[in-house]
Amino acid sequence: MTSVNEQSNILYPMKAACMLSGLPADTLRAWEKRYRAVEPQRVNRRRLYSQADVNRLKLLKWAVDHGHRIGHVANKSADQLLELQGSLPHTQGLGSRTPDHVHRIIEKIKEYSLEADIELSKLATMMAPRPFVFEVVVPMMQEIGRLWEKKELSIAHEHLTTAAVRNILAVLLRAYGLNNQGPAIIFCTPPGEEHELGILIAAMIASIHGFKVLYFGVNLPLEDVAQTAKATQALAVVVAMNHKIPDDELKEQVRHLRALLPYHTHLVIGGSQSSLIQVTSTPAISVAPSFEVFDGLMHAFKRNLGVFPSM
Ligand code: B12
Repeated sequence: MTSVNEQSNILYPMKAACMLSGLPADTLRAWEKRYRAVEPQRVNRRRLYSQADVNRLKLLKWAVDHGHRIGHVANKSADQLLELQGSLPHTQGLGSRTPDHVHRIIEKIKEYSLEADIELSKLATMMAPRPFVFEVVVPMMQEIGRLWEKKELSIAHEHLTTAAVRNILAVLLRAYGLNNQGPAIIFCTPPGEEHELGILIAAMIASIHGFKVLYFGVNLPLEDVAQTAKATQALAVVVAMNHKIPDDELKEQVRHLRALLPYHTHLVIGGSQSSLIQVTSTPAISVAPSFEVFDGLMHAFKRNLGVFPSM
């Protein structure tokens, strides 16, 4: 795993920088030597790339892939490189593109190749947990969902991906969460909700923030959720709701769970159905339709609690 905790301090070895930027090592060396496109740090003659270096390499690769000569773009600022993307109205900018390393994994999945699993594990070991979640797992699952809907992937493909992501996130949750000092947060889906990856990713995000994650998977009876919250004095219970059920059934499930939970335990509803829930301030219910909103919520919990160590 990456040895440095803070995202801003992450340093990637050359192999990781190549994988994340999609550039072969020879190209990377040539761009550095001839054009000083990036200037990585060197420790014991090994190149180490910062997150900013990697971001810059991605922008340069995009520019070259879209017809710009490297000699013309190598010394442009990040803003100027981004402007180049805006000047090509019929192409998609980097921000909206699925990253290349995600495409590589998806190609392996399409071939039913075990290498998908291996590639995912490699990225997990080379990257810090936050970029791994937000730059690999989330865009990959969204792309898989899109392809599945377009019938370009089969149920077997989906199962293969779900198993690979579940395995890797379960390992990371254990590896990173062991020393977390924050209060406990419970993660599960209510009875009847089988979609697991959203709640698993949310659990990983909470773990990155330093909370003690108690992960119970899918289909947990509401009475058990409440009992566990009491027993562990959980700060919050996070449940995911993604497939459509009748509105009144959804609201009744949330109302029932809220009534069962201790007054001081926050209830967070995540997933696509969460936007249908009316938010009340007392006792607390929060909704998090996306991981970005959930991440913000974790920040807010931490602000209210004071500082504790996080990844
Ligand atoms: C994989 C999958 C399954 C697998 C799940 C396997 C597993 N172990 O998780 C299986 C085959 C079991 C399944 C079953 C069903 N599925 Co399904 N499934 C999908 C699929 C392809 C991917 C879902 C996924 O994992 N996405 C990855 C996550 C990370 O992304 P996401 O779901 O888009 O979630 C986003 C947000 O909602 C949010 N989020 C999600 N969960 C959480 C949780 C928290 C805490 C937070 C903060 C945020 C958050 O973050 C994501 C980022 O935007 C989607 C299609 C798609 N395009 O997504 C359909 C989809 C979710 N399924 C759907 C349906 C209808 C079903 C079934 C009813 C199908 C059926 N007829 O049997 C059943 C219902 C099962 C049940 N009772 O829960 C619909 C839901 C539409 C709706 N609102 O009803 C979708 C959208 C497909 C579609 N367009 O029809 N499914």
